[in-house]
Amino acid sequence: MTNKMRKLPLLGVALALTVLATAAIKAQLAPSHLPDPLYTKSATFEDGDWKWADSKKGTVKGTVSFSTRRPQQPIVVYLVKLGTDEKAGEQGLYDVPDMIEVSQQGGKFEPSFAVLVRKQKVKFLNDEEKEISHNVYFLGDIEADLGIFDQGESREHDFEEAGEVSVHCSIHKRMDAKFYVAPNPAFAVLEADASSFEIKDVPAGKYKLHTWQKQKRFKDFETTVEVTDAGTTDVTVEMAR
Ligand SMILES: [Cu+2]
Repeated sequence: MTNKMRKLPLLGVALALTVLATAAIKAQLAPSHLPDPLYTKSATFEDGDWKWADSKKGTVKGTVSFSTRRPQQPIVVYLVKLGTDEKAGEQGLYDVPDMIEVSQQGGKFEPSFAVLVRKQKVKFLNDEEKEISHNVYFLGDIEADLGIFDQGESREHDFEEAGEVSVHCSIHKRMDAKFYVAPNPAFAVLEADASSFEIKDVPAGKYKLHTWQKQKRFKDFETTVEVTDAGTTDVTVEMAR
């Protein structure tokens, strides 16, 4: 057998692999109506019947350390009220913050990032100056399509579940926004350069403290904290990879 002949089967295998790889790339690039979901971790919480307004309250104060340089992106620290079984319990009844309005002028969601509280409403305005239609749909476990609406129209949505929401427009692929829906009002947003936080007016009790990162670089941190009447609980949040 000549050298050339021995190489032939190898050439065939290489060719077959190339064809397979090309097919795989094509499948990935195939135009799909929706982008791939970026996140799926939303959660429903029981409200129960106790009221935040009637509770004895304390403060949770913390510092955040990073094992390496953090992205210049916000981090949310939020608390989940625990029940007697140490699992997420009833989150209580609180005053839901006012509805926020999101502009779509110029083919951009503005604000393009917001932290909401469960049950808070968002109004999407098609406030274009020209006759441009927009759509709004969400990806993640919080999934909804608010339809296509014309200049001057708007759509509202109640966020009943907690978690990350990726907001998109089916007409303009570059339009996107990101929301985080906190389970209750006990949360803090750390801007890109912040490394400490304070959460005031937290009803006394046991909580699980969690983090959420707009741009995930670290493992999310969690720890149990106890909030006491008029007390301050200090926490150290360690963000490591
Ligand atoms: Cu649009």
